[in-house]
Amino acid sequence: MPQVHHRTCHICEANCGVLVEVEAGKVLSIKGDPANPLSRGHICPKGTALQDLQEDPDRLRKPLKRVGSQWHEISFEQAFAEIGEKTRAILARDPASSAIYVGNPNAHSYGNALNIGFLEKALRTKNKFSASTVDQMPHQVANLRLWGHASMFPIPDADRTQTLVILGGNPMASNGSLWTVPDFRARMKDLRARGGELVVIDPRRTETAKIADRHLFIRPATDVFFLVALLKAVMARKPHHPVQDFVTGLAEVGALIGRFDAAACAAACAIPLGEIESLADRFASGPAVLYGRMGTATQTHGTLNAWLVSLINIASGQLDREGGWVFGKPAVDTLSALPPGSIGKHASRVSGHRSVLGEFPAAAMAEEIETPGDGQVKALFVVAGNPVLSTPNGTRLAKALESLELMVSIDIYRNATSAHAHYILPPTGPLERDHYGLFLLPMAARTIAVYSPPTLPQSDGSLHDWEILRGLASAISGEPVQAPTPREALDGLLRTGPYALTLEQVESHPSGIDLGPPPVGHLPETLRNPDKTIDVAVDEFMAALSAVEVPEINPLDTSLRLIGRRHLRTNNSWLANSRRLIKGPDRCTVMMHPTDAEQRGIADGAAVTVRSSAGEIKLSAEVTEDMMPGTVSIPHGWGHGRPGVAMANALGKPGVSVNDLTLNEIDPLSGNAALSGIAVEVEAAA
Ligand SMILES: Nc1nc2c(c(=O)[nH]1)N[C@H]1C(S)=C(S)[C@@H](COP(=O)(O)OP(=O)(O)OC[C@H]3O[C@@H](n4cnc5c(=O)[nH]c(N)nc54)[C@H](O)[C@@H]3O)O[C@H]1N2
Ligand SMILES: Nc1nc2c(c(=O)[nH]1)N[C@H]1C(S)=C(S)[C@@H](COP(=O)(O)OP(=O)(O)OC[C@H]3O[C@@H](n4cnc5c(=O)[nH]c(N)nc54)[C@H](O)[C@@H]3O)O[C@H]1N2
Ligand code: SF4
Ligand SMILES: [Mo]
Repeated sequence: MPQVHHRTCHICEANCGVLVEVEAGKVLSIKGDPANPLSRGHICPKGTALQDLQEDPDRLRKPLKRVGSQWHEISFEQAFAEIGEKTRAILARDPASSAIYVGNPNAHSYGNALNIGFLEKALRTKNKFSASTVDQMPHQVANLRLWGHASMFPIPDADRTQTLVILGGNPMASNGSLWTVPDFRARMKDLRARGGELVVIDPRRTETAKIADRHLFIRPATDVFFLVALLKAVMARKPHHPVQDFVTGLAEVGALIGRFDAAACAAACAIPLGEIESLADRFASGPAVLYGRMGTATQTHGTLNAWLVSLINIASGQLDREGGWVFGKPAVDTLSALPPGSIGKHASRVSGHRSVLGEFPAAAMAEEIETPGDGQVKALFVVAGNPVLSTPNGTRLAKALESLELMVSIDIYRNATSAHAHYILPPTGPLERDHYGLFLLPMAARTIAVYSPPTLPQSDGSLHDWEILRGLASAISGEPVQAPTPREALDGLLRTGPYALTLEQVESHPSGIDLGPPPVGHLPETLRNPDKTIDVAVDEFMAALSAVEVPEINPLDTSLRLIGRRHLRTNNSWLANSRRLIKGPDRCTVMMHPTDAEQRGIADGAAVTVRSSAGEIKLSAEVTEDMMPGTVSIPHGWGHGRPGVAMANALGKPGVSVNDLTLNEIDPLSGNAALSGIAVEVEAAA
């Protein structure tokens, strides 16, 4: 008899409830769970691909050891013993010579999140890198300075707003980010049914722009000028709700932005001033909220953008108000469980980058491996990451990895990064472990508590990520790790959380407990700033903004600016081996506007070379009016055809890596990579 198991899909941030039908250990079907109060039955193609991941013959089941170019299966015991011994020998020579890179799936696994610290501690390393600095670090720096905690993420109260403005995010493809908002399409339908408006500002007419009431093109990496102009317009109006007394410093910010000419800012970002004024009217007149994401973060002004987005919401009276800029009240008080975050504790060895939340920029990882001297990285541990495809200048990083004395990947695939490792340690498959959305439920459009037990039994001899992390930590340190299991820890966190739940109670509601919309009107007590006020005139941000000059736009400039994109059927680099998802047309194309294509003699579908100062790639052109003229878009996460990759389906459609074009430039305030808006040239391939 088939049995139906409830589960949360943890591939992306949406955390949809799914129903997995299983018979005799085999998955028969995966469907959306209509009873889940947050996702209400929504599922995307990636959710059903969980089955492919489970069954994929290329997914690693046993540890691999590389000798030259030969791979051998070994036991976990042997792997831990050898890695422990090698690491100790390397650290005995130079205690500062190890590094760790923590990839995105760690944010989707509470077991990893609660146990990665053991490995970091055993390595005693300051060289910490993660996917955060090719993603959301600017938001976290802004959070720390405004609210007192790097993980205190504001979200748009989309279910109750009348105007939602999305800047540099494409939830119709990504399903939301730093905002757990499954079934975005239905939520937007509801918004419009109540007479509300969705506005999208993006250099591409995206899938989200296509369901919006208004779409405005913005010139890549000029968001700071749009935001300054909008803030000026907002501050010139009387907000519908007054700004609360616990906010200070708005007048100083107003004085600082006084020097910017709104018309010049509008010209720089290519958004008509009239549109900016009309947005400001909507913000002054009723519930409205501005949300900025990925496209605004991956710029040299990423942190200023994140700060300005919050400032606009604050100055228009939308902070902590229904339909405005709000904070969730999750069942686990993650803010108490995590350190608030600090900046500048250490400096990186080669470029002197300051640490942000204890990390150095991922963009600086290659130089730390390449540059000789004390503290040169010799041993690298990659935990659920694929930095060769996901961090800037991947070709340079891949070359640097070859020089390591020891590289260990904890990963489910032998891919573009782990193929360089000496050891690959694979964890259990995605249906064989339990799940709780520790970091994502706090950002949910509607608060829920939901726990998924493992759907399928763990296969013999396999280990969970958290067990591998502990195994490595104790092999390196020589001491056993003594700590509660993730499940025990979760129970404790729920009990001490704001609703004093137990794991047993949560488990007895397999579709989740509905805890309602994000609460409003309690912000001062939630703030982590010691005086419970918000000083928006953050010195460091004020200084950085005062140094920003509005560029003159040369109308004769025909150079092209590169931006990224995501597709509903991919997830960064790692779902490319799913037979369900890889089907269909080539998605790794360079999109460009007909005018730009014509100027270069490029026809739709033609093979082209795209070149930056870092390198070049060859792929097909997709000529489309959806692109802003002067801008080209290439998705990331492709380029599987590198040596050593063992993913048969992905190799059938490998694509090329946009990160062979991106540069090691960063946002100095956060260390985040500046991936958006870099100059490229496109020409018909020879
Ligand atoms: N140019 C450009 N570059 C980008 C982006 C962009 O928009 N443009 N986006 C950036 C963003 S937002 C991110 S988050 C990063 C992602 O950067 P990374 O996290 O480095 O890359 P992923 O492709 O997510 O790789 C995840 C890896 O984890 C493995 N994996 C998957 N599930 C598990 C698991 O449960 N356990 C273990 N141990 N391994 C697992 C996969 O096989 C894969 O190797 O990429 C960034 N890079
Ligand atoms: N299907 C799918 N879903 C995913 C992922 C995936 O790979 N595939 N990845 C997951 C991860 S790790 C993350 S972080 C989230 C990200 O989720 P989102 O933040 O929604 O990311 P994107 O879809 O990349 O949308 C970024 C948008 O910014 C635009 N953009 C680029 N440059 C600029 C600019 O300079 N200014 C402005 N204003 N816009 C710009 C791009 O055109 C794009 O539409 O998605 C998550 N969900
Ligand atoms: S939207 Fe995200 S969480 Fe929901 S089914 Fe798709 S991949 Fe899974
Ligand atoms: Mo991400």
